[in-house]
Amino acid sequence: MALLPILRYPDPRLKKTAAPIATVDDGIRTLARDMAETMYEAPGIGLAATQVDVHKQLVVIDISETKDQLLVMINARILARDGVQEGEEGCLSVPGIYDRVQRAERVTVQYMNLDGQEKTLEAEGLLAVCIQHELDHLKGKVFVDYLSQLKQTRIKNKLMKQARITA
Ligand code: K1U
Ligand code: ZN
Repeated sequence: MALLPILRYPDPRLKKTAAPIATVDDGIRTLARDMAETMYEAPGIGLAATQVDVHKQLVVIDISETKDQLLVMINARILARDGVQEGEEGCLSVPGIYDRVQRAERVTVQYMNLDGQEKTLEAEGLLAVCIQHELDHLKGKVFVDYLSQLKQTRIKNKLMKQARITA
């Protein structure tokens, strides 16, 4: 098992689009395990492969308090969205920044699991938010992109200053 380094906003690699995964092999299973370990250690409730500089359509999610409800989604796509919810979001690539984002209240998502089986999941509330947040990462989008230009500039400046201090 390995902890993977997480890219930090505004790293341009966070803007890359992830490619579909053709075959679920041992390399993908190892990546999923390492991403889950990285997410639990952070700690976070989700992690997209983009955030660990792997540009493949793989996300891991666990919103449970017991941290034993791991969801691994490969080549996921949202088939349906319904309703609106607004809540505070954070991101392991944007440490220390939280802001409100509007998302669909419910989503239906189709994906492949680690056994290569096609699955369909209907999610609502926090799980629906987390799925939308992680699938945005695979399209090169970070939650900060939904905020005003002024907020985006302030966040960029703050994180770039922090990166200079810790370098
Ligand atoms: O994608 C990521 O960077 C993970 C992110 C997911 C997320 C959080 C909130 C709303 C939508 C998506 C995080 O996990 S940030 C950390 C966090 O929210 C958290 C950490 C510990 C316990 C509970 C939540
Ligand atoms: Zn994120």
